[in-house]
Amino acid sequence: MEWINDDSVLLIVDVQNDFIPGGALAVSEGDQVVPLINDMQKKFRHVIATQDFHPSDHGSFAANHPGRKPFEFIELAGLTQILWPVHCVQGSSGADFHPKLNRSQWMAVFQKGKNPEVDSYSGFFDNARRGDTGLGDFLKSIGIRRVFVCGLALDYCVKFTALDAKSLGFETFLISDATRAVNLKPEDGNLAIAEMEAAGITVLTSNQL
Ligand code: VGL
Ligand code: ZN
Repeated sequence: MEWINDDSVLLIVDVQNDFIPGGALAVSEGDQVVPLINDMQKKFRHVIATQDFHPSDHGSFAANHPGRKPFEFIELAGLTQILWPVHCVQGSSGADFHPKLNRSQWMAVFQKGKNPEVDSYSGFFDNARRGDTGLGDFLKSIGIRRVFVCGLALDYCVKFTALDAKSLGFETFLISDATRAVNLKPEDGNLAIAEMEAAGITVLTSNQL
C-alpha cells in the first residue's frame, strides 16, 4: 500500500455500457476491467468517475455527417476528429455505467462531451481545451495530489485524462491492467502507454497497489 495515501484519488474513466462488448463502441475485453476496478476501489479513500455523455446531435457521430462513415476523419472545432458510431447518448442505456461496477463509494461523477461542437476525451477539458469540467479544481479543493487512472478506453479517454492530470500538476499513475484500448490500429494501446510514460506518468498494475 505504499503508492496510495490519503491525498490519492482513483479516477474511473467511462466504464459505460457502450464501451463494453455488445455496446455501440465496444472495446475488446472492456468488461474485464470491472472486477479489478471493484477490488481497487476498496483501497482508496477517494473515488471519482467520468461519464461520456453526448447529446444526440454531437459532432463526433458519423451519423450527423451525411455521407460519412464511422472511423473516417473530419475537422471539428478546428481539430482533426475521428467520426465515431453513435454512443453514450444522454439518457440511453449505453451511457449508463456497467451494471456490475460498484458505485457505493463514488464522491462525484464528472460528465463530458456535452457540447455538440467539440469532442471531449479528457475528464478535465474538451479536446480544444476551452471547456473545463471542473474536475481539476474539485480535486485540488479536496487536497488531492495523486491521481490513479483506470477505465476505458486506454488510447482515447484514459490517455487524455491522465495527460491532463499530469499537466495540472498531479502525480499521475496509469493502472495498466485495469484499462483496455480501442486499437483502431493494433499498436495504439502500446503507443498510448509510451506517450504517458514519456510525459512522466508512472505505469503500475493493480496488484502493485
Ligand atoms: C471514448 C471515443 C469516443 C472513450 C469516448 O471513452 O475513450 N472514445 N468517446
Ligand atoms: Zn464519446
